[in-house]
Amino acid sequence: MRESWRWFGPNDPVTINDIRQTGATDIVSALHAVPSGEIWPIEEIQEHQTLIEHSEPDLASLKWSVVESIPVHEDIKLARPGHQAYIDNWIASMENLAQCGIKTICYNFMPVIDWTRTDLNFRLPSGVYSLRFDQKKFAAFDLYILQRENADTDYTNEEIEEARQAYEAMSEVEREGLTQNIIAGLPGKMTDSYSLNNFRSMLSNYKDVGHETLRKNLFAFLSQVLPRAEALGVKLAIHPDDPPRDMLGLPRIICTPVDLERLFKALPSPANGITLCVGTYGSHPDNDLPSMAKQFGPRIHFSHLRGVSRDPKEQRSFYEANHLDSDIDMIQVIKELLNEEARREQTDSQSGAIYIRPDHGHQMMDDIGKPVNPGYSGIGRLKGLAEIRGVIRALSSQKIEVLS
Ligand code: DNO
Repeated sequence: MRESWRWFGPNDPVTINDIRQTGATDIVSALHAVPSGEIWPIEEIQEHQTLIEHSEPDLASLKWSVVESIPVHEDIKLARPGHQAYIDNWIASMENLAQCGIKTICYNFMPVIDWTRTDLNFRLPSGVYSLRFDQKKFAAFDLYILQRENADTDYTNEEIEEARQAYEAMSEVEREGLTQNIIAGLPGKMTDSYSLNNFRSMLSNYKDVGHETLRKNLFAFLSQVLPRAEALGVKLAIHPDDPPRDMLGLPRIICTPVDLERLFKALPSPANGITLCVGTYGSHPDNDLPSMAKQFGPRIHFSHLRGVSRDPKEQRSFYEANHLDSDIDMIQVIKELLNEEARREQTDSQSGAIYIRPDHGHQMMDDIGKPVNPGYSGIGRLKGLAEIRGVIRALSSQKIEVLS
């Protein structure tokens, strides 16, 4: 497994030199300044690559190995007239990356919103700060702030009442904070920031787009991208919808093993792969992560190894727990990934190593009070990486037993 670390570019408060000290060898990054739908120019890729790979020639080298993510333009998701140009641009960006030797590409197909949380500073008993998704607050946003048309049909009477109480308990500042978290998006988001009105109109574009249409549009996009990816030796790694269920009336189609089975049945190309985001899939109570890691092993090119702890009474609410102490059996997930790598070594040398990274670290110690991209603190992620690394080393030293 290759230990990687996400870097948001020169404005990231966690610098390349900080990352080098963590012992990670590979960088996950993107050209965040290029607007969605435009081609990533080769010169800009090379410039970014130089910042990562050649900033300190005397120190250990880092390699930009994974892209997270090339945004998929909304017009592609909606298959609007003229969207072919955006598909062509996406392919051109992929070709430029491949030419620079960057061949693992994460992307997602979430309409309008990318990953979503309601609280960015949720204090845990140890005193660290975590990210949280609170279903009641989210419903309060939907029903009472956004006032989405027909939103009440998505909730039971009891849920509506709880959302009303949650809304009333919030101050104006809290309501504004909640709104910003949802419509302005979180770091690395692949969608634009919106005003509330603009957001309503983006949502209304999907009024007549259900799961089957969105799936058809994803498959149509991939049927053009995959042959080119295969020819270039690029591996695509679709990121799941976070949280993995429909939201705000939007269809979401990469949430469960059944969704993935449909994806691979329709498009079996070996270039068609996934990002096993353990925390995202794990926030759906029916997803069994070790079994997913095993079932989709050959398709896993990249993995985010974080965990969540769901509320016992409201399984749609969760906070981001310690990497090893969550609702998910992380040791078993890592075992399955190691088994998959062993399989590749024996029978499938083309597939190569799996890139893994710590994800959404807590804010702790010197992280607290420093500017931070929510979820992307330095010390919190270092702790996650160190824990995961320990598990990988311990299991790898017993490889024979792991495999048997
Ligand atoms: C959050 C991330 C997402 C992810 C994109 C992938 O931390 O997992 O922003 O990068 O959804 O396209």
